[in-house]
Amino acid sequence: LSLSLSLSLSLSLSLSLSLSLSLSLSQSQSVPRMKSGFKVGLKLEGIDPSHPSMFCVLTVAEVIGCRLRLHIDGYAECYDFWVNADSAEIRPAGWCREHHHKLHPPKGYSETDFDWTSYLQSTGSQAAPPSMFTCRPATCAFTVGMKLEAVDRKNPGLVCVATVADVMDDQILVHFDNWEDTYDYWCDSSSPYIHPVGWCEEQGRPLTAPQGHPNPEGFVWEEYLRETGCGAAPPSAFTLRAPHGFQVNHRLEAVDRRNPMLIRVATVADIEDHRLKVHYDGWSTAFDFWCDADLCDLHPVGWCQRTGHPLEPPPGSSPLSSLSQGVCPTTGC
Ligand code: MLY
Repeated sequence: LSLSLSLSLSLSLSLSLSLSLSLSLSQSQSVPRMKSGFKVGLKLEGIDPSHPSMFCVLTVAEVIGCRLRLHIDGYAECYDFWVNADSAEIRPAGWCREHHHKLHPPKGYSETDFDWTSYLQSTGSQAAPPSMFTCRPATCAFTVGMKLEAVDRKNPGLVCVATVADVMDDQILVHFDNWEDTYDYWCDSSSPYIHPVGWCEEQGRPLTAPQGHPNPEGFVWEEYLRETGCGAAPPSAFTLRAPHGFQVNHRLEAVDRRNPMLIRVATVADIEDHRLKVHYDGWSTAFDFWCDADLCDLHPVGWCQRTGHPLEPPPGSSPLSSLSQGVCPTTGC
């Protein structure tokens, strides 16, 4: 037993070592430097994941390890969502006002009559202090209004005329011209989904013109930029990232997509340059899913244990077999 124990321990150690050595994990994927200070009830501002163009008033509803369940004030609990405590998508109270972003007030308040001081007072609550937000500041060369060509991530076969609709540190909000904001997404300058004006022509690929364009087949950037009075994002602003270092069969810890409160033992089932297919160990391959390699819900082996989060072992696995997955049998995490 002790031999297989030490064998599996060294196996999981070398697995996590090889993971951290060969991968450049994003800040939100790796183990945070500090313990998070967030407590249930504290209020903050952040992006509504179902409306990425909107900043909302949020309350910490639950804390597990360094993950937070956030509640959108005034809205039903079914809109609650989970983030890592060091997420770039959450900000301290007052951030929107200071950085000239529109803050969507809690249901029942109008934009003009929402004020943090009186809201905290009337709800008898406290704002999470700025020191709890540990996402490192960064910048990018994009500014609001710049035009680009971007993959529609809901229709990944389409590369479309798009605009930088918002900028937050090194993140840009991609908006598709004349489409509703449900297609919008945040990404950084190294994203493989964004390209400078002229990229499609260079690649010999069709470019999807703005919705309602009078002559979509004959779309010409020069004319469109003149008509809209906008500039193209400079090619130097695009800093395409290197392909990820994940390999098929690498083990990892992945948030359960159906119940994001849970993190499961998982395996890389397939790879592309910037994406990977995740398999939940012990579950049907019907639950496998493709995602971007920088998804904040993927973590290296050992992440749960080190951050104090339970880890769901593969169903039906014995304590010994879960050991080889990097799971601690005594604490169950
Ligand atoms: N079949 C979809 C395609 C929408 C594409 C939107 N993109 C370009 C932002 C539709 O027509 O609704």
